[in-house]
Amino acid sequence: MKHVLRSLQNQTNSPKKHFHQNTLYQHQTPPSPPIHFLLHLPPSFHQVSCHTASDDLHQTLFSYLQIKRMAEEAVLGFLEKNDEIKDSGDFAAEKGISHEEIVNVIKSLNGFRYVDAQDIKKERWQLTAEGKTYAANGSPEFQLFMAVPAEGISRVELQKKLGDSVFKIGCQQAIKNKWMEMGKSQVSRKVAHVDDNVKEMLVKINDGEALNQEDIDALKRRKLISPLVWKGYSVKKGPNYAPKRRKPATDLTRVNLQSGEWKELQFKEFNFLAKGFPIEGGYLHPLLKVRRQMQMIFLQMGFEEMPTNNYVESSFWNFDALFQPQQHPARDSHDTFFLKEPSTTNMLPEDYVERVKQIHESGGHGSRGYGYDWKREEANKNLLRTHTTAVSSRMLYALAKKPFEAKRYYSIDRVFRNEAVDRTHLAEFHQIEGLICDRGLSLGDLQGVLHDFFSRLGMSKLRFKPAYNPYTEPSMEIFGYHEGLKKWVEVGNSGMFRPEMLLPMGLPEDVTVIAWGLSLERPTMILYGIDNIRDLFGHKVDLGLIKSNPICRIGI
Ligand code: FB9
Repeated sequence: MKHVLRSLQNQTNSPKKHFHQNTLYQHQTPPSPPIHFLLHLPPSFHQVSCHTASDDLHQTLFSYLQIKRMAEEAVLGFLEKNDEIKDSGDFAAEKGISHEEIVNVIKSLNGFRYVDAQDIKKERWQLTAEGKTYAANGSPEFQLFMAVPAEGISRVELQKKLGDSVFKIGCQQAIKNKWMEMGKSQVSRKVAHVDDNVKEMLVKINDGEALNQEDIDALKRRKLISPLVWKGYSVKKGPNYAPKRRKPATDLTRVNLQSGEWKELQFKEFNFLAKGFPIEGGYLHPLLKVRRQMQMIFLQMGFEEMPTNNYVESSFWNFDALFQPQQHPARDSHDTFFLKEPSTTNMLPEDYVERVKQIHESGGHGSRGYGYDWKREEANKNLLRTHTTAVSSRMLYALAKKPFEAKRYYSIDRVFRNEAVDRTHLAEFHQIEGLICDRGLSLGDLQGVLHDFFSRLGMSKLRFKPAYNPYTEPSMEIFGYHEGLKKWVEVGNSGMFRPEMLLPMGLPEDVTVIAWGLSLERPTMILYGIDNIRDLFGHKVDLGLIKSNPICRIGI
């Protein structure tokens, strides 16, 4: 509190410039925030402050605390001599303190068990907007009666005099009260004098006086009054009652132990439900949670992870080894990030390179190849890998150098594509790839393992659409039915690696390799309901999402 006062003082008697020192206000003098905003004071403070805000806030604050203390002393003082405050509303009126202030004090004293407060509710009536106008200007039927001279008046003239709504309602009521004779064009009085009981009743309501149920129902039917539940309290002494509030001690100190005053002190109860300071800790990015789940699925299916810790790859392993021709559009800088430094590799297995050159230029093993002039320097170009299939080619080549054994491999890591950035595409994403290398595998085996894999992702219904990849034949795009989204989603691509890729590696003729790929970002966006990939990855990532995202429930 002291520092608030000090800053208020400074604010009041020195140019406003240093109130909020943060950047927001550098360029302009900050508007002085309403005092009760500054001090989180209840609106009632406003009544005190509005017309004094400009003059010294100090006075304003003081008087506010004055009222608070007065209200508290009034309540505690009254209970010193009386058993109960029957009705906080009457009590407030008696003490000339706003009922709102009394209620705030009662709630706070009740919280510290100085008093025991019981709710009391009273249904009262208040005038509706229409009711207010009639209380002010008289009921429409009375206005109408008063507007009709003894000798009568034409409807038209009368309507003009009173206005449509008063005329319309006035007529209804006046006829009902048998006050008027409503001719076709003429209107005349049926009685000499009438009283505006409706107005009287409305004024009574406004003054808080009670009316009998019949009158209440009549006014309710005419929507001139609406119910208002008045909430107040009846208050008795509480277990910790004292005529004056004692500031509960919040600490057992050496001083009050030595002075023995601790015996008198009232200690603030421990609030074991109080939330401690939130422990800031590390948070797993949703992508890493889904990555972990995908990893679990692969390991459960008996796959082993391929080493993917090399974003920089040679065109040879990324493209040539996969039998992707050197003039393929993906191999130009529009789609691929080529490295300026080191721009080329010098560590390729020469004998194998020769065989790849062969198969591209003139085929072999029953393939006629592409029949173009294959260039070594093109294969030497370094790039940022465009797919983790580059790692698969390295692993299969390594496998071919050993006596053949069937293998199940997977990889999950970053790949880079020079693509237009949009809601679902960035220049880099995480590719998930699985492959099975074994003798005599068929497309059916591929579809089978895809069903196994995606059913563990919660997608048991799959559809396959023929597709094309330079390194797989046949190839299939995979579509899965997503129960949550109630629609078919493209969930990846797959195929059987071409013999033109496998045989030059030295793998046995009857060894076939089925493989498939998908991204990590798409499932993560779907599972976490993230619409724009930029919220998930990169400098615009939403930290709140990182801190508050739930665990990832797939694959178990
Ligand atoms: O991930 C993709 N979709 C997907 C996957 C899972 C999923 O899970 C649900 C929550 C449960 C939801 C969606 N896709 C592949 C499909 C599309 O998003 C596609 O538009 C974008 N694709 C990326 C490439 O974009 C150019 C996703 C990425 C992709 C595509 C193909 C491969 C890898 C990643 C591949 C391959 C491959 C083929 C044959 C042999 C070896 C690898």
